[in-house]
Amino acid sequence: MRKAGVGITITQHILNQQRQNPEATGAFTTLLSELIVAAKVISREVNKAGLVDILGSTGKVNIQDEQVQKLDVFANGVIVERMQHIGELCCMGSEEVADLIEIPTEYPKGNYILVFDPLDGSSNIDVNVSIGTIFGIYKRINIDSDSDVLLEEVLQPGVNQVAAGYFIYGSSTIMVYTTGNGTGVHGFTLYPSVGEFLLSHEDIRIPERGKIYSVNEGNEQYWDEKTRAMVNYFKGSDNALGRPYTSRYVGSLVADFHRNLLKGGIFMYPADLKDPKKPSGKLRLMVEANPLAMVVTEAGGYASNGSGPILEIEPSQLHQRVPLYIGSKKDVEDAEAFISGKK
Ligand code: P6P
Repeated sequence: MRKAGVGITITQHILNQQRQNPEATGAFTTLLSELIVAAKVISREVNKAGLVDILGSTGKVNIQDEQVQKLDVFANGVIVERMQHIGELCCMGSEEVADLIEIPTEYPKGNYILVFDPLDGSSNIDVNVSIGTIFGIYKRINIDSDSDVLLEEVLQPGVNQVAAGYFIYGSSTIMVYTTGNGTGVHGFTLYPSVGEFLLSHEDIRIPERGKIYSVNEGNEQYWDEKTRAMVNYFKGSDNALGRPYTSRYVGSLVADFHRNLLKGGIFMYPADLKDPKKPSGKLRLMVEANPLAMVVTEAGGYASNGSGPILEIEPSQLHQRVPLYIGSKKDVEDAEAFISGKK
């Protein structure tokens, strides 16, 4: 007998979580549901990028001094346009936009803050490598205030996130998210024929130690001695495994992170001295490190900047960068011991 249903939809899952939270007003459910619509639109465009002329760059550079690909611009626009009218946000922060994104006066404001990287890994768009959208959601500090949101209200430590997750546009489109507090990490696969994200990875737990290390070894000459020693630890046999870890590096954070979340392992983007403007490495605290740190921590893993938890860093700038060591708890603890000089 064929099952009549299609399994658990993301909408059903979010509503179930809402019902378990007595103070829930449905605002968060509305917010997440609209973000999912934006991701479906982005997924459709990403999946046909090879067919229509939206490949290649716009010839512009973004706040990060990076070539802006057309799909980056499109993805950012889709999220801003979809999210600004729902009446649940007081502002947004995007990796693609220098300043805070205000909610237009014609729309009601709410008490949530959305920070996101609309299309991470964009340099891989035209070579068909998986890319992704990363998001974090905070509650406004001065709730129900009519005053404009101050940057200080947005610059909260990652531990304050009420939810975080990502969409990975690959062989299939998968959404992974958590609302923390022991609610677990859950993955949903988009079924294009149904147009819905269906529960496919319930209660994801990352192995406490993996067999994979992910780092761009082309940056080796820019690393300090502690960083070199740390990477050689994973490449050698004098480590917890007693043999070299396998190297896997896609060059798309969401793809590298998602693989390690499911299989175990460590992703590293160390501080490198290649670019004096970026002494803290390349990845961004607010829109990349913090959301993935919330996911991995809830799944039993750990995320460090080399000296302590990513989630406890007090941000000073919207686009500040951090060294990132993230994945299986014991592997990240080993990496942190090297970088902090304990090993
Ligand atoms: P590199 C993609 O541009 C990105 O921001 C992340 O998705 C990825 O992990 C990293 O940069 C790759 O950087 O310097 O190794 O090419």
